[in-house]
Amino acid sequence: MLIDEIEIVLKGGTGAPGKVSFGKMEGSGPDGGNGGDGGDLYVRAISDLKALNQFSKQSTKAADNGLPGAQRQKDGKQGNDLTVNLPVGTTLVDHATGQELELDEVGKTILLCKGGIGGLGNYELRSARNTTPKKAQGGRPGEERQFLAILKYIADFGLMGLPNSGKSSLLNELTSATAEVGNYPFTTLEPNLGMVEGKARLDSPTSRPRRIIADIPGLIEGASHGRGLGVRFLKHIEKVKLLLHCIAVDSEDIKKDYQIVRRELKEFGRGLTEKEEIILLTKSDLVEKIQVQKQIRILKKLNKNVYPVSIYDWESLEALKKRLL
Ligand SMILES: Nc1nc2c(ncn2[C@@H]2O[C@H](COP(=O)(O)OP(=O)(O)OP(=O)(O)O)[C@@H](O)[C@H]2O)c(=O)[nH]1
Ligand SMILES: [Mg+2]
Repeated sequence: MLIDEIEIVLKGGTGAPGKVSFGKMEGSGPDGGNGGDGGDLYVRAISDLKALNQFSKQSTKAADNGLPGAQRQKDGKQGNDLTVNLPVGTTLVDHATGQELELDEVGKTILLCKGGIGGLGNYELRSARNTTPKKAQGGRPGEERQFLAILKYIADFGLMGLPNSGKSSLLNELTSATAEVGNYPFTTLEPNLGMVEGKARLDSPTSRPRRIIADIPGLIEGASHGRGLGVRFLKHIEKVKLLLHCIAVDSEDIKKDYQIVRRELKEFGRGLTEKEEIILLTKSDLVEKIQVQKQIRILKKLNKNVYPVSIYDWESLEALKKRLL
């Protein structure tokens, strides 16, 4: 299962206490070393979109604690830093401040929690007033922060629409994805991603245009009130540049099918209805050409660009690819 939203706690390591000790020889002074600092905690964006699953069993991650100071002025070792890998596209919302941090690029690394400072040992605490301190400082706790981690896929295009409208089939045809396809609603239970690749250009043969497409589970009337799989996967198309609204050509009331999905987008909010959208009139092989034209005419009245496509019609797929790239 893909975890795309989870509460997490991140901590820097605790600083260790300084040591209280005195040299073994008669009359020798304090020689307690300092405690080591706690390690810092970083987060880094990686391409594994399932990386939030690491929190399913344990929601807290902490860098290592420092080690205590020792005799003969030996300072304790610093705690190791910890880098927690999170999926690219994760937003961290800080509970205390509401601050939002975005891991929008693979490799992006942020220092989130400083480790605590280690305490001074009694050797460092010597002073003119007190040449033989019998106390050392304790270590400080590391920074602790609680976040809501929300994963939103980073994709250029988002396939969405009613269940069974052919979204995953299109993803598989346009990209090398292998999403499950089935002749029943709610085949897709988790979002899928695929990359559509264009031909290399003559002037730069090594660089091929690449775009990412996201395919999300189907929406039904009432999805925003939790019907079907609900609208919780819509966050994965919040960042796309273009919505690919799939409607099957054999729909009996194509305008209604369109409006059902639009209503759910509107209920969800977050700017989805303001995004640019094209309609993919899917499964165009299922009906006569004249019927396809009739459906297109109805949809065009909504002022939308309509592309008839079929996974069995190579030309229609190429035309769509061209539009996308
Ligand atoms: N004839 C024909 N059938 C298609 C075409 N595209 C998809 N199908 C069929 O339509 C059914 C649904 O396809 P999916 O790709 O699973 O549809 P989906 O929109 O991803 O469905 P959910 O994940 O359940 O929302 C499958 O039986 C596909 O084989 C097409 O272009 N022509
Ligand atoms: Mg699907």
